[in-house]
Amino acid sequence: MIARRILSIAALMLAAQGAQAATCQLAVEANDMMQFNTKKLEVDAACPEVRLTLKHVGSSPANVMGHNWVLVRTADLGAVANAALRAGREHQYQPPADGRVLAVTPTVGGGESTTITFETAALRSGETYSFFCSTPGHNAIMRGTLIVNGTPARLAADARQ
Ligand SMILES: [Cu+2]
Repeated sequence: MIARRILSIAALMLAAQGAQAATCQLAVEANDMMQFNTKKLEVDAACPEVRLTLKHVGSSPANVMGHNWVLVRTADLGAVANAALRAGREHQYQPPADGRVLAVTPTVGGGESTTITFETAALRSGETYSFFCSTPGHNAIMRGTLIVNGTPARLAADARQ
């Protein structure tokens, strides 16, 4: 009886971990047609950090059709995109040390992928963020929204205390 109860608790814990792993990981694909495969991403605010993988499923090299993934507040998108242009190719079109950039991946070419981890502490639940590719000319098409849902991890932790 006790053994069965322990087993069911263990099963519940595994299920909880599985659910968290699913919502704290994002996968985005980019292609040779200058497109992301999604316009909308959702993050559970209970995730202390998010693991994002950007995969370039095309075949063009990075200097021809390189893509990255940049997360900003929607209001900052235009200004950060311009700063990325000024940063130039030597900085992979990423403005160095720009506090408006909430997360950014390296630039990848066809067949490559990259994975980053970013903290959600700077993100507010209910707010809509924007992601885009900062390679020149790409963000007109390669952009979308990221929404944070639920109770932020730090608030949930406070509530438990
Ligand atoms: Cu791009």
